[in-house]
Amino acid sequence: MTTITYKIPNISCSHCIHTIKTEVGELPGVKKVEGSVESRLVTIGYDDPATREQIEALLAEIDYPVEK
Ligand SMILES: [Cu+2]
Repeated sequence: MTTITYKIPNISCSHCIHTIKTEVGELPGVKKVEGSVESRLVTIGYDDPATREQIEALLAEIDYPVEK
């Protein structure tokens, strides 16, 4: 499993974390989504067929773009 941590500045409350967990968790291959409101960090664990590009594109689409 590949694990990646993103800083997502748009996170402002636990509902944001819930939305991200639900949406990203539906991508085939995503195994784990954990996040913190305080740090605005989200850690995602995934395997094939999910890709980093796909995860980042989805986050941007749901209005939680990752900080690069
Ligand atoms: Cu929120």
